[in-house]
Amino acid sequence: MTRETRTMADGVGFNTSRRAFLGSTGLAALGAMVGGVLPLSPGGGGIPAAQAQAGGAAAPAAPKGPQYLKFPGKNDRLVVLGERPLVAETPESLLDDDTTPIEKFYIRNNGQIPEETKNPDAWKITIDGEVNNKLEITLGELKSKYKAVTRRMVLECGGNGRAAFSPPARGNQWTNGGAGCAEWTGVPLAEVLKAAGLKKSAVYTAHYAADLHLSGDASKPTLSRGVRIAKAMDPHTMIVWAMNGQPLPNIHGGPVRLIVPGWAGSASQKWLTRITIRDKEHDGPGMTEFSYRTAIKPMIPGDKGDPKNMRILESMPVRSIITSPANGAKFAAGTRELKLRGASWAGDLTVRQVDVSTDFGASWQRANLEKPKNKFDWQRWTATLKMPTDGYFEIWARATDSRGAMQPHLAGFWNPQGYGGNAMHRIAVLVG
Ligand SMILES: Nc1nc2c(c(=O)[nH]1)N[C@H]1C(S)=C(S)[C@@H](COP(=O)(O)O)O[C@H]1N2
Ligand SMILES: [Mo]
Repeated sequence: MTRETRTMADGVGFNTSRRAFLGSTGLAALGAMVGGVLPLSPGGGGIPAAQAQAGGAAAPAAPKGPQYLKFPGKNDRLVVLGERPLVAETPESLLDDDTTPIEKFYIRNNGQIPEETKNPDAWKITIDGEVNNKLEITLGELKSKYKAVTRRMVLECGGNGRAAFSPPARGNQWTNGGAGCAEWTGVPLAEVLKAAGLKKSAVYTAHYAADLHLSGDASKPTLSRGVRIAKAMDPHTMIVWAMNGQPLPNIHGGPVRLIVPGWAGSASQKWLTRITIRDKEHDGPGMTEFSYRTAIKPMIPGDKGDPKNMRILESMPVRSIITSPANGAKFAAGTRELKLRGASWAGDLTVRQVDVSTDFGASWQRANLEKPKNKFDWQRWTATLKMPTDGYFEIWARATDSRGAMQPHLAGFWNPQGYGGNAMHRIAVLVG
């Protein structure tokens, strides 16, 4: 097995060394874990990262296999999708916990990672714009003046599922691992907005943060997205300072961030410093052109596209993943029963049903689906499969949301930056 030189991130200079985030690499490393690489039939979701085409300027050049993350406090099976900015996804089989541990939670940055603050409670957040009383509140005040709530909710990158688009869409080639489900503790944003007093003219939020633009230009926001006021006032939209009962780690936006559950993760501003209430839709970096937008009138795959034909992606589409067994798993000859576990979620909606197939979708079996703990939690599912013979099988999983929308076989409705891709998850297994 080939090993990269293990440059230990020193906690400060890790943006400077190009290979500092990389651990072991190569197909051999993947094989060692899941017992060899099994091919999947072409098309659809579940393309192993090793085979996914790298797109976008930041993607590593022609990786020969998954590039594993090397980062303090993080699991070394996370797969690096980009180093500058640092982006890493969680293989589906690592999302097998009911609550995603911090060490397994995906990482998505657009700019530089700020240095960890020494005095979290002194961190200031400003609420300004279309409000009656501009607020400047420290994290310490936020904790003492408001009633804290904890909710388990999915955070999912808007580009999750992008690797299944054909031709490849621009951006990080997420398979299904740009998602996790953590316990978030904080206060509903609505409580803080009520304290500031929304003017009648308030229609949209604009989120700002402390992370420096990749270029180092302090006058350029790295990413600044926002949401309609109705979503901002949903009690599940929160300003949070703890994740799984721990102070929010710096890499996940600590000391304080937004969580806008069910919507593209880019609205969940990390290192939150300011929310400006606007009287019109926000136009910050990440809001315009093709960013976090899907086509209104379906476009020809691979076309350049017209910004006027794009609409903002809000609620994420329905998705399910098989979290056990792992893709490529091998079972003893004569194994006639396989236990499956998975997770499913559906943006603003809930999941009504999950089905699994071992015969390429010719027949389907309904999985046992659990209820979410609270709104925006994911729903775990299990199924017991009868295996008719030894041999190679693909296992496919598809979820249906509460409005009846089901995951398609392929990532459809192509758009230049590849949003809304929710092809069924597929794994390959070998019996005998
Ligand atoms: N300040 C800031 N907030 C941010 C980002 C960023 O680059 N800067 N990335 C966003 C995107 S695109 C996603 S998917 C989530 C990822 O959160 P995580 O890294 O904690 O998983 O944070 C969002 N918040
Ligand atoms: Mo994202």
